[in-house]
Amino acid sequence: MKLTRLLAIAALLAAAPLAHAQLETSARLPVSNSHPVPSIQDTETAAQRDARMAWWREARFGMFIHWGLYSIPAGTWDGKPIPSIGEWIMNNASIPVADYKALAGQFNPTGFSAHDIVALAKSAGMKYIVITSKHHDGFAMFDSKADPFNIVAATPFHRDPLRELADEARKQGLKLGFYYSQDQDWTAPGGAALKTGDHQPPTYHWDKAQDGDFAAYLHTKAIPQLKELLTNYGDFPAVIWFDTPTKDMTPALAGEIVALMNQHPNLIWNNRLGGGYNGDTETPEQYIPPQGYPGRDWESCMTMNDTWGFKSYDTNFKSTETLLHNLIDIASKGGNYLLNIGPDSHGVVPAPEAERLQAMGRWLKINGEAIYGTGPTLFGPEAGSFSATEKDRSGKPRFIPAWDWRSTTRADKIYLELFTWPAGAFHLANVPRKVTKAYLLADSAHTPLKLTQTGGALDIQLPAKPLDPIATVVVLETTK
Ligand code: FHN
Repeated sequence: MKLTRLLAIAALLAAAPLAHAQLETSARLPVSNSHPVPSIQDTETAAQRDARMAWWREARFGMFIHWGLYSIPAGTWDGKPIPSIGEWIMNNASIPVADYKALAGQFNPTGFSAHDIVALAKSAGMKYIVITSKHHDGFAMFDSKADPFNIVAATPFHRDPLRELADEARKQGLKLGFYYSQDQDWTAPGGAALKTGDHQPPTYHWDKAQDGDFAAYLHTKAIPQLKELLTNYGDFPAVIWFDTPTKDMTPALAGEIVALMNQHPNLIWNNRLGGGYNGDTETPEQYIPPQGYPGRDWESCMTMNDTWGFKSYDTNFKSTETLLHNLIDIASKGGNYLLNIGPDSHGVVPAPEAERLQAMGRWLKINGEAIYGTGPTLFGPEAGSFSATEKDRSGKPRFIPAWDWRSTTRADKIYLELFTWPAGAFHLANVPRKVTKAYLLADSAHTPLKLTQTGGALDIQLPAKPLDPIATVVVLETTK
């Protein structure tokens, strides 16, 4: 394996526990009656919550966009490849604040087209987009009066891509959300700075210009910018996606952000604000939880290669087959898939990413009924099993996924997504509903497949060949 690949994997593994550790922490925290500011999740009824989350639960598939100044160095600094994920280059190469800020003068992504990016998401079958409005480098990808280090004031581009995306998303019928790094900010005095793999301060600073008071940073930059994001884009953002909370984010400070968000009652926000707030969604990063999060909304976010922000030499792209199997696996466990693209410094989406998204969209166009708004599997063992001998990094039994098939459901239908095509018949030992008809979703004639149901056991006679080499969907019409 090439060194760069090994380093990239090491960096991802190092970054991943950050999210996992936070998930575990937030999962243990009581839902916050003790919070200085109760959040919407604390006060709404179950019916209100279902209504607020309805579009998101229906969506199942969204586009994550990591785009910022880091797309200029694209993984290389001072002629050297910098290990780890591209958007962390300032931190990993200990780039002085002034040198990093100077990149803004070169940022002129005239190849950016909000129309094309929204159309790409749409043709992929994605229903929402979440874009980095400010990543840990502190550079705002929007028109901010609160801080001049932003794409409108500090670059020759002078355009606000978030506004353009909001207009296009509205036109093309997608939702738009904003990722905002509320805690880490490597170019603002007082913003937190973590070393990759460290989960909590002591804050790692490599430049005196970073020294300062966290609460002051929050009051002068993060909270004013969040206000701008929440009020300047009409009905968007539909989602605020926080990241990497540290213990600097006390319940009182987080409460100030919650008070702002409470003024936007349709907003959905994730579990990474900090201060003990659970938010709406669990956010497993770069992995799919073995059994989902029963009782919680959740979204696996993943890269297509080994970086979120563009790196010119990271070509380790997952296959369309892997990406589709991931989407189906996630849907079968009741979650959403937030799949990342990293546009380059011209604003252009790398071709391997666009190609894979279009291929996924072709599958979804035919088979989307088995994904959007569906419920999780009624079975379970098809996803894999826990090893009796091997342990994962937290010492728990390791989950060994199986990749032969998955299942999703509706009140009157069971979908079987077959990855491995069985010879002759597909057998299910225990179907908890009566099956009245079976057909292949990709067969527009819905030709009935021969069925034998004896007690709970079901055999479905299949044609000799699958209709799709990646996943062919069998639809079972059911009564209770
Ligand atoms: O540090 C970030 C990373 O750069 C990326 O934005 C991911 C996406 O979920 N979140 C953090 C690591 O958990």
